[in-house]
Amino acid sequence: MREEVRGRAWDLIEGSDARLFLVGTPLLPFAAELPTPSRAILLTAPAPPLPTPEPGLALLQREGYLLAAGPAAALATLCETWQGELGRLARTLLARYERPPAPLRFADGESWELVDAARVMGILNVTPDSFSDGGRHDAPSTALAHAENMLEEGADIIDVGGESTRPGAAPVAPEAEAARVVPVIDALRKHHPRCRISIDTRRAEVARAALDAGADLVNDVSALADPAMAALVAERGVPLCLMHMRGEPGTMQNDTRYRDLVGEVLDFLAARAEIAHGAGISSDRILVDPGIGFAKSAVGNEVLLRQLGCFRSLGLPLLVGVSRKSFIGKRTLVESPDGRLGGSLSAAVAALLGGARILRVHDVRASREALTMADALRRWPAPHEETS
Ligand code: HH2
Repeated sequence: MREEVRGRAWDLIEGSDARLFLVGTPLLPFAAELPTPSRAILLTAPAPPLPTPEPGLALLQREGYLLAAGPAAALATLCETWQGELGRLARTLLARYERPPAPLRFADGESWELVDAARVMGILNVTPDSFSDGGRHDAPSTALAHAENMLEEGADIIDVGGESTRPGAAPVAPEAEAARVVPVIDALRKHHPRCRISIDTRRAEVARAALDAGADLVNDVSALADPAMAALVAERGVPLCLMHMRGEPGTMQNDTRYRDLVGEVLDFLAARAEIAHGAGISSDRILVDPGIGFAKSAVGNEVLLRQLGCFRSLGLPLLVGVSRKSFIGKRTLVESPDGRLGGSLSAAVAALLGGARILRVHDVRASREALTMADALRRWPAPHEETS
């Protein structure tokens, strides 16, 4: 359940005598007043009796709310003192934030641990009209060459799409979409039997043809709008990415107003993950994606990235695509998508630090380097690593 407090979405637990909110990252305006917090819990009155604060735990009374913030371990100790349902729920939610998501499992049994190193998904649009690379790789031979280049540059998976979903894009007939992607997937599978391939489609018919040609993952930007998609994915045992969007690409930018953006996106993804589970798709085969640029304003995209930590409560790995998107152009005043590399890298690193584990990118080499560096800086060094 979600509730908005001071314009922000928080995870909400209804307790018997109090309500509890938990956030993944400290949010302004509270953050400035807190001692290096990693988590925050917000309780509505009447709160349970509060013990003497743990070291490093800050307790603040604000506008009828009580905020406890501090390192996860100190919050866990605080939750231990709460009796009954409230304590149980608080501990469950806190544990979900702390636990890394399960590895992502492919149909052939390979698993991707998504804890230490972020994975890079290279974009291969086989379309005449994609917003950044439309028309550049629409012949199978040039598409294959571009995919090979991205693999050399460090892509972990190639995402092949045959329909542009940019704002205002016209829909493509499923047969035409399949005719664009299948020869490319076929060639890629033949030349690179071990490379991971994802099919970016909203249609089960296209996904089926792509899986038959050798695709390993379904990236569905409509998150199961096609009623046949969930059964297909379950039957093939492949991972599925569920992305948030509203309406159709052609008209989605007419509908960018939300009462509680983060909460609504979170509820949508939780509901679609439930449908996927109901169809027999296990949690280790589901990725979630807040859908940057899909029915969101430029500021809405920034809000989602700033609050990405909230999505950890889903307990599923996060995929995020910011590469060259128009909100970056708006902020950096760079008109041409090709010129948005600096902004794209910065947004990708911010997404990684917010919890994203797979980044969908056009510029593989630069993204690989930026994410490797960010991954190294967010970890404590392993005991064998030099520190002097
Ligand atoms: N963005 C685009 C397409 N597919 N899939 C996921 N999971 N997440 C995204 O953010 C995402 C996506 C749009 O970008 P692009 O493919 O570069 O452009 P176009 O839709 O014009 O082909």
